[in-house]
Amino acid sequence: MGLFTKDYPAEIAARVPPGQHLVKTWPVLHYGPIPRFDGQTWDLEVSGAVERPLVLSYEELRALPTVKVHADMHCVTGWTTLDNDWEGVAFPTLLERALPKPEAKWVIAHCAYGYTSNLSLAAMEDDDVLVAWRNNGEDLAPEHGWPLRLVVPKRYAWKSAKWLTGLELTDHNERGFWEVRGYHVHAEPFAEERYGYQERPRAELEP
Ligand SMILES: Nc1nc2c(c(=O)[nH]1)N[C@H]1C(S)=C(S)[C@@H](COP(=O)(O)O)O[C@H]1N2
Ligand SMILES: [Mo]
Repeated sequence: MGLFTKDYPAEIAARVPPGQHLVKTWPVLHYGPIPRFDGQTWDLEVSGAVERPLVLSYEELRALPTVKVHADMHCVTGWTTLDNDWEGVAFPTLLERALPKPEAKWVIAHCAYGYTSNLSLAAMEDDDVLVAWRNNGEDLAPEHGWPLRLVVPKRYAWKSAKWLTGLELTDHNERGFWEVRGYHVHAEPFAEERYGYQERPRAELEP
């Protein structure tokens, strides 16, 4: 059960975005079934507007340099969890290998069963964005996205796509599963960017 934001100590309250409340357990939230992981066939593709498209087997992905990211998580339905320790591969590490073309401005995350979400490449290039397989010292449970999920801490959590299979760079804003259903493309919790009708042009994305 959440408390009212005004009851949190100041240093905690500062980390709870407007309209959000803290939960102590980690909720499970997604649309559709939980896919079964097959390490023989699973791979991660980095495709689209890149010089060197990548297809990484699970083994190849796990052989890349890893990072740890400490971050909070905010679901647009209202819950926030603090102090998640994620482990995986930093998005810039993938970008470095795929080499984005100059026209690349957006990224679409592709997942099992066709779930997608998109963000500007600028948002994805933040140093806390990673593809993760561990949380708080344990491998992700199937329901939390095993074998791989995207984690974008500074955006609402529908952008942190579970059961990730691909990252596609594009030169245009192609809305994902929730973005076409009325949710915000940039989705910054501290600006409370929940819905598409709140969208304003971003200077860095003007042609
Ligand atoms: N593939 C996929 N990823 C998804 C979703 C989904 O429906 N499908 N739901 C998103 C939403 S709305 C949230 S809040 C987070 C929840 O992650 P969790 O279940 O690990 O807490 O996953 C996100 N990633
Ligand atoms: Mo969510």
